[in-house]
Formats: sequence, structure tokens, C-alpha cells
Amino acid sequence: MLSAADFDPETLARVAAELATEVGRRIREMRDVGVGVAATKASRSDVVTDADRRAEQLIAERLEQVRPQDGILGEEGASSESSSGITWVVDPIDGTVNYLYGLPGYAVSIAATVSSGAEARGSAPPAGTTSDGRRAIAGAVYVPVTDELYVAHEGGGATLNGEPIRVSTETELELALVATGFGYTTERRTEQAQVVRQLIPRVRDVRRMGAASVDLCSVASGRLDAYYERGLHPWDYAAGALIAREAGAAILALGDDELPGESMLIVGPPKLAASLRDAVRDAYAGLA
Ligand code: LIP
Repeated sequence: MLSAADFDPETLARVAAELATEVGRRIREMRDVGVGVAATKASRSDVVTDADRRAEQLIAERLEQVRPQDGILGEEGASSESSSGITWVVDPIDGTVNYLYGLPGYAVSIAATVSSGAEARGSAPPAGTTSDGRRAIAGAVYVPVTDELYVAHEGGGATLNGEPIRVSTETELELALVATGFGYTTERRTEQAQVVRQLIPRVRDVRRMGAASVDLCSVASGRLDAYYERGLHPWDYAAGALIAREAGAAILALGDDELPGESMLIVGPPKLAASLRDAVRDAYAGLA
């Protein structure tokens, strides 16, 4: 592991990559032994496993060792202030329901972020800023079942297992393979079902694979043409959105004057992402 003296984004990306890989291999071992539900969150179907909690604890312990001045924000409650300006945004198991059921679509997502600080300056936020007020400058997503490690740092491009990746060259919405996801509350799921119902006739096809970070990395590597989802948390998208951006994707909100993030994240090659945004806008406008 690297020392706290190392700060540049490429070094932070190596920290994220090493940690995501180490913890990803541990959670796969834990899955093979057996997984239990430790708690529920937004609804009875929004579960937390004991592995989620153990994985986040391990990540927090490692970061405390190598980056003690940094802050952390984890899905399962890890939280500490930063004195270095870096806050690690962590989803220890993204795709928890897949993990619980033994499906392959889960990942460890770790991003090093900085506060945009733009609001204080009254200036426009830097590219890559999301609605939570942060900007990821380094990140890694590790998919244990396929042993695939996606890594990126700001300005450095994106890689899959060390090889450069780029988004799809698709420009036509009707030929686009589009992924999305659904929330855990009945109200949100009903709304999302009405939206996807309007989109299905307008695209090649839709995929719902259950982990935003994997969806975002699939866009980055061209395995998906585009992705959109409403209701994500920073830990779901922080690393994956950086990886997609560094692979050439546009990261869009629904409104021109909004920042992408929890209210909506639309990701894809710039022309296609804009077309998808228009179609999603139409779908929401058409809701009863
Ligand atoms: C998941 C997201 C996914 C969303 C799921 C769930 P979790 O995160 O990555 O995109 O559709 O409902 O929120 O809860 O597995 O960390």
C-alpha cells in the first residue's frame, strides 16, 4: 500500500485499485461460504448483508492506515471528515441484491473525491462535479466474479485490467443498448416503470443488471451504449461516472441547469447521451 505522502490522482487511483481488488476477493470468498441479511433500509427489499458491513469496515481500516488525513463516506455508515481535501466515497458491495442471490453482477466501488467548492466562489462547478457537490478525481470498480478491474484518474483515461477503454461509437438512439435501474420504494418503482415503458420502443433494447457501478463501467468499455438512472447515491456512481467520463462519456442531468447525480444520471457518448436525455425528458413529461 502507498503512504499518505502520495497525493496525485494517479497515485490515488492505485490506492483505490489495490483496495477494491483486495476487498472484492474477500467478499467473493465470503459469498462462497454463505451470506445473511443484516438489515433493511428504504424498504424490506432494500437489504444490507453482513458482508456489506464487513467489507466497508475493512476498506475504512485500510484507508485509515494509508490515508489518515482523508475523509470517508460509505454506503453502510462509514463517515469521517477530511483534513487533506480528499474524501473517499465507497460502496463496499454495489449490487447487493445480486450478491445476496449469488448473481455475478456486483462490484466494489471506491472513489477519491474533492469538494467542488464552486458554490463558495460563486463560479461554475468544474467538469465532473455531481449534485452532491463532489468531483471524483480517481476511482476503481472491481467485479470479483469476472476478475475485472476498471480504473481511472482525472485526465488519465480509463482502463479495464490495464488496457485502455472507450465508449461506444453508437449515435442513434434506436440502435442503442441502454441500461437502467430501479429504486426500492413502490412509488419510485411505479414512476420508473412508466418511464422505461415509453423508452423501450425507442431503443435497441434495455438491460437492468442491478449495479450502477458495473453499468457505468460497461458504458465506459462499450459493452453498453448508454445508461440512465434516477435515485442513485454518490457511492453508487462516484467511481463509475469518472471511469465513464475518462472513457469519453458525457455525464448529464435531466435539466440543462442541473448537475447530474441523485435526481438523474444519463451517461453515454455525447451525441447519444443527449438523445437519450431528450427521450427521458419526453417520458417524464408524459407521466400521468
Ligand atoms: C444498487 C444500484 C443500482 C440500483 C439498485 C441499487 P446497491 O445499489 O447500484 O443501480 O438500481 O436498486 O440501489 O443498493 O446494490 O448498493
